[in-house]
Amino acid sequence: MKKVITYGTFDLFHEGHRQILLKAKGLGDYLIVGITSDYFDIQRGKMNVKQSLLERIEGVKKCGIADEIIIEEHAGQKVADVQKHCVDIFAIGDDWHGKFDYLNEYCNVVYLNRTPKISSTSLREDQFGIVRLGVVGTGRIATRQAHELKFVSGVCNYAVYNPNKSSADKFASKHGISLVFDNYDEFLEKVDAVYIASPHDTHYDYALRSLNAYKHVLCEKPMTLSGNEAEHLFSVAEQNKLVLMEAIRTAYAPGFINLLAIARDGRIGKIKDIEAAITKLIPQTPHSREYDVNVGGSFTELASGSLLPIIKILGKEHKSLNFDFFTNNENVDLYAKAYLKYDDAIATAKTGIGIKSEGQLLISGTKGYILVNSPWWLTKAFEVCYEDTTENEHFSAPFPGYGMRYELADFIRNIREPELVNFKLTRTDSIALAYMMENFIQIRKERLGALAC
Ligand code: C2G
Repeated sequence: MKKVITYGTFDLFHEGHRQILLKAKGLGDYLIVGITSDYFDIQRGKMNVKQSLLERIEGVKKCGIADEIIIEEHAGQKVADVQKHCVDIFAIGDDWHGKFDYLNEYCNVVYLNRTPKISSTSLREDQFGIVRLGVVGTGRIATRQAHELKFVSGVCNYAVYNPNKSSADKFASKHGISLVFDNYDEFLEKVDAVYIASPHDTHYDYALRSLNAYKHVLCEKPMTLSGNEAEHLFSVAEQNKLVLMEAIRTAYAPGFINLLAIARDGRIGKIKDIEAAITKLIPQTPHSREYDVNVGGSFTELASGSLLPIIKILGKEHKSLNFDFFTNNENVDLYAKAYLKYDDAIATAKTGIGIKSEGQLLISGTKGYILVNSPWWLTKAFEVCYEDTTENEHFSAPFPGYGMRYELADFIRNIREPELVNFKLTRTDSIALAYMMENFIQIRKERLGALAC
C-alpha cells in the first residue's frame, strides 16, 4: 500500500483544500493529513487563523478524503511522521515549492498545483472586510508598526495623521499610505480604527476623540498617565461597543503567555518575589520627548513593561507601592525603582534611561525560580530552575521582527469578534498601570516641591 502524507492549517475548509487532498490521495492508496495545532500556527507566524483545531479537524474529516488525521505540533515533526507512518510520498501545494526538498531523503516529495483565486485569507476578508487603520504619529514606533502590519491579514495602513504635515507626508510615501492628514476630525472620518503612537501626553485626547467618533483604538503605552483618564476611555469604549487596547507588545507575545502559564501552574511553588528590569540609555537632546519635564522620565517610558509581569502574576491588589529614583537637574527620573508589597509576596520594577542595568526578569518561588535573560520583554526563551539543577527546564518561543504583529493581530481579531475575551492585557490591567503612572508622577512632583522649600 502506497502511503501519502500532506499538511496544512485547513482554516475555513474550502475548495482549494478539497482539491489538494483529492490530488494527494490520487498519488497513492492511503492519505494521512497533518493538521497544525493552534500553538504551532502561532509559532510559525500564522496569526489570523479563525477556527480552533477541533473545528479545522472537523472540516477535513467532513470532506471524507483523509484516511487518517494527525496533529502537527512543532517544526521538524515531518521527518519523524514520515518515518513513523512509513510514508512513501509527501505532497504539498506548490506555494511551498522547494521548501520541503530535504524530505527527499526519506520519501518522494511532490509539489501539487495550488487552486487559484481561493484562500483562507480571502474568505476571512470576505467575511469580515478589511479594517482601514489610521496611524497617529510618525516616529520610530509607528515605523516599526508599519513594518509589522505586513504580517497581519485583514487590515491595511490606510491613513496617517500628524499635526506636522510634512512629517506625515514623508511617512506616507515611505510606507505606501495614500491618505495624509493634519486635521484629526477629517482623518477620523476615513478610518475604522486608529493606532496611536504619538507622545504620551497626547494619547488621552486622541483616544477619546477617536472613541467618540466610533473608531476602535490601539494605543501605545502608557495609554494614559492618570487612572481616571484610563477609566474614562474604557467606559466610552464600552458604551460605544468599541475595542480599546493598550499596545504593550510583551503582553501579547507567545513566550510571555507561556511564561505566565508556567509561573502559575505551581511548578516553582508559591511565588514570593518578582524582580523585573528594563533600561535603555537614551541620549538627552534639547527636544527629546523622553526627557520632557512633565511627562518624560524612565518610569513613564518603560514601567508599563517592567510592571507587567508583576501585575499579571501577583495581581493588582498590592498593599503598598513605594519608589526610589535618581533625577537630572530638571527632576526627570533617569532611573527609578518601584517596590510593591503584597499580602504574601514582594516585587520590584526597575527602569532606566540614564543609568544602565541588566534587563532580566526573575520570579522566585518556594520550589524554584524562573529566569528570563535580557531582553526578557521579548521572552524568546526562559529557564525554570530548581535546587536539583538536573531538573532545570528550558522553554523557548518565537518573537519575530519587532514582535508587534501579535498585538495587531489580536486587535483586529477583537474588532471582528467582539465576543472573544482579551485576557492578555485587560481593561483592569491597563487601568492599574495608569494609576501607578499617576502615583509615580505625583511623588516625583512632591519631591521637587520638597526640594524647592
Ligand atoms: N492550498 C491549495 N490551494 C489553495 C489554498 C491552499 O492547494 N487555493 C493548499 C496549500 O498549498 C497546502 C494546503 O492547501 O498544501 C493547506 O493550506 P493551508 O491551510 O494554507 O496550510 P499551509 O500554511 O500551507 O500549511 O506544516 C504546514 C504545512 O507546511 C503547510
